[in-house]
Amino acid sequence: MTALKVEQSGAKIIDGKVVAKKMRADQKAQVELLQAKGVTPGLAVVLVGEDPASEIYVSRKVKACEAVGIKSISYRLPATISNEELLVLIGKLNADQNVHGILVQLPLPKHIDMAKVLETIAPEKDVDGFHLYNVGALVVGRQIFPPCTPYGVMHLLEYSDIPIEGRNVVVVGASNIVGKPMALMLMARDATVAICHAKTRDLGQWTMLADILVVAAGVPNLIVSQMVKTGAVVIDVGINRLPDGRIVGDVDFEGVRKKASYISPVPGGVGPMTIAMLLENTIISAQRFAASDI
Ligand code: L34
Repeated sequence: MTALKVEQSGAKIIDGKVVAKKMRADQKAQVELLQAKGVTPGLAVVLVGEDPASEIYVSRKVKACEAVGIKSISYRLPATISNEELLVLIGKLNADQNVHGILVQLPLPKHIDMAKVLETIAPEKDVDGFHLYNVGALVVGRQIFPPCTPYGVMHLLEYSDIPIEGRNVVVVGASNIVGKPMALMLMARDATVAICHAKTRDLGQWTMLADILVVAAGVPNLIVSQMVKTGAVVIDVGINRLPDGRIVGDVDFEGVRKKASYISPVPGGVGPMTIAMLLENTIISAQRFAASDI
């Protein structure tokens, strides 16, 4: 009977824009408290090259900072910049007392040593949570700066009152930015987690087990309704630009929404939350800075 009910009414839509907007009011208040103590949270935004998608994301981040009172400082660098020049800039930002967060937007041009760049960012300013120190912290269950996209997914689940403990979660995609940290955060909440990836055989057999299915593979229409358990919660992290300019996720939204209990759309799902969590981490960094009284 429950199955029939879901079929008739369809999934509830998890609206990331609404959640991000609600968080923004609280973030604004936090920033005001900091300002009263003489600290204005500062975020350095570094964009190398001219990747059109990165341009969009970065300009949204800068706007969102403005909306809550975080001072963002943008560094738009040519794709031809050398490793050394980029590392020198990061060194300066590490030393700058007005900068509480450093964001180097990925992907970086091929000739840049990404690992070296991420490890040069001071861990206490690593609001993306990509530094090895912060990755290690996450592994042992200490969240210092949780990576923004999976952190945003956790907030969406919480906001929608979706229980996590003891549930079967399948994460499709094993990237360092989303899949792996996502799995760790869910494990920290006592979910039973499986990670699938491009080499997984018979993906549908795995996804069918999921009470909560998180998809971050970067493949349009990878997940169709036959692969989803009735009543499952489906979170779509994929962002794919089709040749006609449309943006779609990894999930066949129209098909799956008839079978799921909750589903997050693309756009308007996880994307806005990635930005909200970046603001959150930047504010937390500024609060730690204010408390440490350096
Ligand atoms: N360093 N690099 C670093 N940190 C990150 O957290 C990211 N990521 C990913 C790519 N590289 C990064 C982002 O910022 C992905 N990402 C991101 C951020 C925002 C949005 C999507 C991805 C977003 O706002 N998405 C909108 C649609 C935007 C559009 O029109 O293209 C949405 O509603 O989903």
